[in-house]
Amino acid sequence: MPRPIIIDTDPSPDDAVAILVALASPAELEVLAVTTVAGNVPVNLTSKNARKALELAKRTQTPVYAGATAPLLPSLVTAEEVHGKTGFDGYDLPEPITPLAPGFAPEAIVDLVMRRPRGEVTLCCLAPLTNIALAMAKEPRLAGHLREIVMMGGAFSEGGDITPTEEFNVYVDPEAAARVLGCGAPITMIPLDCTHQALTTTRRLDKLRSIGTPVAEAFYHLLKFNKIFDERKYGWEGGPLHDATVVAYLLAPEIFSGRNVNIEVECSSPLTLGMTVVDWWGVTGKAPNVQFLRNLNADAYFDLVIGRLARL
Ligand SMILES: [Ca+2]
Repeated sequence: MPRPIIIDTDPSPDDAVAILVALASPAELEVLAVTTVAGNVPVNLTSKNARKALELAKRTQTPVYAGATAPLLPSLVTAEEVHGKTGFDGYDLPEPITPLAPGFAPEAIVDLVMRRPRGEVTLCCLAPLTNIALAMAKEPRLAGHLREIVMMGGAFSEGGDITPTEEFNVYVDPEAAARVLGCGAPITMIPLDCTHQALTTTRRLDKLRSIGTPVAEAFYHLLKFNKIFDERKYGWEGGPLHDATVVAYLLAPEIFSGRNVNIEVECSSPLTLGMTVVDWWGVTGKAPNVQFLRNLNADAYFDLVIGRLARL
């Protein structure tokens, strides 16, 4: 039985890779829906980018629900400097013709999870956690009904990517992240410490392009556009392919390693708003609430991702 998942996302190209890898893996994963949220770019654009990716891969039967336009508390921070004005700069994909599914994403999440038996649905969170927090506010039994939440977000010893100590997804909506981390569901977090090891080097992008399909060609260019910004910022060869780690973890958990720890989110300090405070050494005595994946085998990760994209 494939594992049913909902992908909550703010598509830039790494989100789109995650969605397509999941759709290319029907033996392991059943994508119930893609739900979009404001993040990298406003929600009208993330909703458009999700459908562009699905149309490119001819997987338009997967419903896309649009969700929150803004975080619970702070005003929206976006990341056009990384992904361009559209969130999908670097390759011109046609405007999507598939309509959005009717309904508000947080309500769709509640319906899709609660209509199935307890412990079945996994939430794959690739964006600020606004939709998830709103869904939990609407249905207090939601967290207890989930199988697991796997999220890209947070940072520990790697430092932040949007401020010195904060990772973007948590920083954009710290209140939502705090509520989700405290919800009681099993949570796996894939932080910058891990995703910064997963770099789109020239060799890996060339291997992607060599597949020779429209999907591979589009993502070669989209990821190349991102890579330019990241290489300038970090001084590395390649940019991190963050969000596909979430789907890769579901397909091949053995690629990753980490530890169960307690994590809380800073929600009030102006200096460190959105910091994930990771109790790596267990000094607080607080019970672990997160499986924190600190390392991955990058070659195995790219082999998996490229191998799955080749199926589309
Ligand atoms: Ca994302």
